[in-house]
Amino acid sequence: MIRTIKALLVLCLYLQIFGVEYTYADVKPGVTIDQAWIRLSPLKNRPSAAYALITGGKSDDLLDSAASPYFKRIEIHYSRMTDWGMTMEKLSSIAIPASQVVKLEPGGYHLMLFEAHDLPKKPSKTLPITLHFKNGGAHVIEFTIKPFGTMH
Ligand SMILES: [Cu+2]
Repeated sequence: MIRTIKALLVLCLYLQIFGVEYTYADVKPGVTIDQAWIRLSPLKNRPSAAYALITGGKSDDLLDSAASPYFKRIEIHYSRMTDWGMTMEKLSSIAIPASQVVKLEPGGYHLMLFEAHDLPKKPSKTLPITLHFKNGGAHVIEFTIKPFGTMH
């Protein structure tokens, strides 16, 4: 995918140099979100985490907040390994550069979901989370629920 985009950018540059009108054929105007999933905590007082692949659109954007009817609060976090172990820091936003894939995944960027409430009694396969992008607006995404031990 990234190789394809690089190839397209090179092609685009080439076409611009030679004055040919070119549009980004497979780059969507706004962000796109794929492979969205939640690692749902089995314990009510422990937060859950949510992950996804976010692909930038034609221009740079920022993921600046998230919300869900099933969680009281959602924070944007970044996990990293330090000399004294794994730490998480709270971020105000995540940069989503144009045409680039940003991975929210265990051990890196993630959404931290606090104070779950009114979770569907029957196991429901997905839960909605609304992702707010600075330029791209709000996207309601159904996140697939996976067991707590899942790493990807
Ligand atoms: Cu976290």
